Amino acid sequence: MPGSLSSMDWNLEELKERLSGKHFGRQLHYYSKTDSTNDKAFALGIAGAPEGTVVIADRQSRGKGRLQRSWHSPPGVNIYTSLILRPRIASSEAARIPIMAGIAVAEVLDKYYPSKIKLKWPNDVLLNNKKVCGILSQAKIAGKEIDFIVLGIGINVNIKHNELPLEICDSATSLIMETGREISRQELIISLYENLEKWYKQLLQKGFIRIKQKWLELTPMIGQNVQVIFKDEMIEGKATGIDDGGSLIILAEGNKEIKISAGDATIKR
Ligand code: BT5
Repeated sequence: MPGSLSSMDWNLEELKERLSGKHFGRQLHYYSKTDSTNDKAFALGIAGAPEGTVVIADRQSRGKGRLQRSWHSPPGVNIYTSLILRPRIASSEAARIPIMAGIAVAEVLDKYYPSKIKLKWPNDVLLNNKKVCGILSQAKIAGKEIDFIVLGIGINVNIKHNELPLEICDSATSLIMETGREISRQELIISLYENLEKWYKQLLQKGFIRIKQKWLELTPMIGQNVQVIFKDEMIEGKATGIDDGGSLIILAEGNKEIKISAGDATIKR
């Protein structure tokens, strides 16, 4: 019943109408509760769903991060969404997609909180140095080609500090926690998909150069000493950039240049 929805709820009819005719959102799958929007989108991808298919959930029971980590996904407050992409790029370039997505998210959130949004490699979006959004990109690869990519995005919108689990209450934030005002998830997700479409076109038509430039403008990591941990391995050095495959370039001891394709990075103060 659209009439009974508060301005902070999802209004599916309106959402469908406003995304119709757009490339992203041409097919919309909404769940009031699901395990993980990425898992749902992956199954849809395997079943042949077209590029631009969007999955949205109000709540996830098994929201996923990288490396089997979980994403806190309570109902009524945040955005949990996944998008199916079928880019004609080499599988070695798949990591460009989450980098592109980070920029698209950052640009949209910047309108709500100007100049405070930063990007941390590989794909965290930070607000006042705390994590406001996580991005999980999962690719189905067929040889050197990409069959499809599921781009999952979780944004903390109206969740309050006392609703965060203890483990993340110091490292996570939300838009309401920083701005003090409730924000419509509906308006935010529409802007998000419009902006993602813009940057995705940029990537496919003009390549990675502009995206790399923009990413470098938005990250505080370059020139800093960083530590990257991946599984049991730890690498330290000065971050100098990212390469065309989205790997972080580090100048380690003895001026040895190392490219890192996956891991968790922290800036050493
Ligand atoms: C990520 O992983 O940051 C990717 C998160 C992607 C979530 C979206 S939601 C829609 C779609 N469907 C899914 O199932 N997933 C995607 P990673 O870099 O591994 O970070 C995970 C870590 O972030 C956790 O181990 C926690 O420390 C922290 N964390 C968990 N929930 C959080 C939250 N809501 N806000 C901020 N930090 C959180």
